[in-house]
Amino acid sequence: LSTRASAILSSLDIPVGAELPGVYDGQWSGSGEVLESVCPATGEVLARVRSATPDELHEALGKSKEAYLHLRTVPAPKRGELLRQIREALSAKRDVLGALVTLEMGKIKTEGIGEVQEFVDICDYAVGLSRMMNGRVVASERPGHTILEVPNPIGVVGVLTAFNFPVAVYGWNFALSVAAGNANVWKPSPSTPLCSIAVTKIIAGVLEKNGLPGAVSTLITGGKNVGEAIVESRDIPLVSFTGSEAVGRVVGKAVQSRFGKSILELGGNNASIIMPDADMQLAVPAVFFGAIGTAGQRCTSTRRLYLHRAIAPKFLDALQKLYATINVGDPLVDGTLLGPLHTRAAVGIYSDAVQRLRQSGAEILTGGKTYDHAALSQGNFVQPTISIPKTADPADKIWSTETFAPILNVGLFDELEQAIEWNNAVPQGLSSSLWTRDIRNLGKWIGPEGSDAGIVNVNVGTSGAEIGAAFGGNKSTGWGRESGGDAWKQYVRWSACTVNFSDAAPLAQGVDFST
Ligand code: UN1
Repeated sequence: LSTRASAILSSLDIPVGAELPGVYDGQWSGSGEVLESVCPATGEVLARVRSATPDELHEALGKSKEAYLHLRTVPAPKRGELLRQIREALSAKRDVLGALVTLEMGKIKTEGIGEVQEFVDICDYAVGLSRMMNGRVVASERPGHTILEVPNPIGVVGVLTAFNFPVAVYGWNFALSVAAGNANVWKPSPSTPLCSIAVTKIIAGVLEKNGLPGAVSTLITGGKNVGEAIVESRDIPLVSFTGSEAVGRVVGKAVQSRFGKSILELGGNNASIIMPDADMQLAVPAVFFGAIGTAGQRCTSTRRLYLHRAIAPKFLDALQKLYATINVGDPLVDGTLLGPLHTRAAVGIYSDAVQRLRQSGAEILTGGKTYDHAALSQGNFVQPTISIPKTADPADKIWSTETFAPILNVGLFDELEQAIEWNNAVPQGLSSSLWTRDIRNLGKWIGPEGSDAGIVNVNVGTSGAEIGAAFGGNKSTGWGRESGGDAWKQYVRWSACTVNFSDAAPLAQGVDFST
């Protein structure tokens, strides 16, 4: 293993060279299929991880249920104190954990660290929440009666995460879920097992110190079989899934068919709309980050850019100038802005998408190829691409399909109404962004005739949401919210409790049932 990879793994107490156990439920195990962790920048195999056998899987699910039965009796503010300690432990390792994200996932260092920071932030949020997960007292129509709305822990929560945020997405779910009193079963993407092992080790250390069961944060690495077991388990009342629309459709149906609840964070096909009065100094770099950040592999990446015809040439010129400055290369090196795609397969998907654009008569303004000079040839590097498709018709597959790569399609409009119509015409509805200084445009954009996405920004790009906002989308992006806002309310079971303090037992609605 390269010295720098060894150094990162060692700082996170991950043994170098050995086959690693990929299951944790209080004990580490794993004697199933081997998962390979491959560095997307160099092609180096970082580690081999042993995923769960069916028996280990079964055992871990059982342990997580026991852990829930224990955690639900721990008062919420005490669970908050646990999260505070986890926050401290993560924060102490933030930079090296961020480096591991970079090494294994491929995003640049500042974004890797930022992702760990997101986990730290949501822990802070959940610490506060642990003293504020309030129910309500509702007026009863009957004398001497009171109605209470009571939140209680829901059970074991299954968290299925994607490769692109191998740390933060578990954090969003875990922090709220633990504050709510639940145990969690995490199935990470099979291609980012090391990040999940490193995070689990940190959490496990804190749980142990507090005398709590490790299975509060169960980890089960593996493939489809693990995902299916979680999705089908009646002991898992809530499944939070991040991934593709195709898999999300299957997960949503399967969980629903057993009357479980799900949170689905699926595709994003996010647009930025630039009005003629937009501040270009702000808008151009924001689109640049939105389209190229994380090499276009965020669910929130900007994939569609709608430019008002009056400013289109000027905007494109400035944007292309920025594209020309992009510093591509080793994502662990300071100053690199563009790292590799996560897998070889993703390079193929990028190339196919570019080819489709070309065949359909799109004008490729910049990019459109892989990087093949020697220094980058071992990694999955592709050129960030700006294209002007022949048609701006959103029904065209080019506009309605999400390609997880740095490809930005540009369309020109004359009226805001038209741009909003295009923004809303795709199946997905995760994030959207309008650039304007005119308050009338803003009103339209965030109102009933505006963007139908879950995230509707103004003078802020499509990606890079803070944890305080509820995160999630509409339409084929799925349903449910993670992180801030009212998201926590999904991680509890709600009871309406009517309590009679009086010496009579009247019926509601004045019903008389006396004999
Ligand atoms: C994702 O891509 O699944 O808003 C999550 C953002 C990040 C999270 C993206 N906070 O871009």
